[in-house]
Amino acid sequence: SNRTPLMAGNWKMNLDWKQGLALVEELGDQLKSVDTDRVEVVVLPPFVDIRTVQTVVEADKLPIGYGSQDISAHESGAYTGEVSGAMLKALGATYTTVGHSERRQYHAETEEVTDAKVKASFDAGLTPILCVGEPLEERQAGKHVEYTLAQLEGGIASLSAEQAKQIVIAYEPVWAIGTGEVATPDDAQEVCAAIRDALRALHGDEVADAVRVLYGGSVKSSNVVELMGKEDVDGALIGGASLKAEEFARIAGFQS
Ligand code: G2H
Repeated sequence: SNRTPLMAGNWKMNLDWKQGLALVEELGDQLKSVDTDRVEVVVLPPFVDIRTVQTVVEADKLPIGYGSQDISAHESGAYTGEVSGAMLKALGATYTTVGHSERRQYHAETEEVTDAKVKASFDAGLTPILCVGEPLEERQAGKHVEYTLAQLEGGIASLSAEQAKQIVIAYEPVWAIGTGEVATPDDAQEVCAAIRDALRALHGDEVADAVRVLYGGSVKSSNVVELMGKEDVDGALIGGASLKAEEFARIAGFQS
């Protein structure tokens, strides 16, 4: 396909600003051996690290984009503890994660909330990385595609074609997250293709062929090449393995 692969490192609740600074500097070094015109590399640090990441990326002109792990559904005002899309945009962020399974699970994030956050991302000029994926019971019942598409549809049905074209979808089967249990490349392909079909049905060919569909769940340099060999897998959302610069750069350089 002519979609530029996207490798996004989700730091989760790891690394304070000094550790984050060190990681981004080292990642910049490691990426010198990666053709960053052919792959987009993004980090998703905790909110409090983003200002630091901005500073080093701009000062050293690093080929690294950045964004957040979450965004407020609200624009501004009396929402204690929340961070708005406009605030992230002002820091040069280009992406925001929406609906990660850990937010759905531990922070009671409902479908309604993720839909509103997708909308808030676009309103602020940020690209949402919408995470979807089934828990183990649904997979065992053979309902993984149905379940995942139901999560997807609310979020994308209300988008304009222009917005839908920009969104990034991350398929993360919950049973594969942080468990070392990686979906097989065929498992990933099956659901990523179903996601693209759903995009096609809702928004047409142009949108379906443009949207990057990522796989996430225990991605490492040792399994990324096979996953990226699948037609509808356009990149990865990487947790644990993105906390080590050398390993993350190796994942980003999957072509070689
Ligand atoms: C899935 C993934 C990144 P990990 O959550 O979002 O994490 O690679 O640690 O499974």
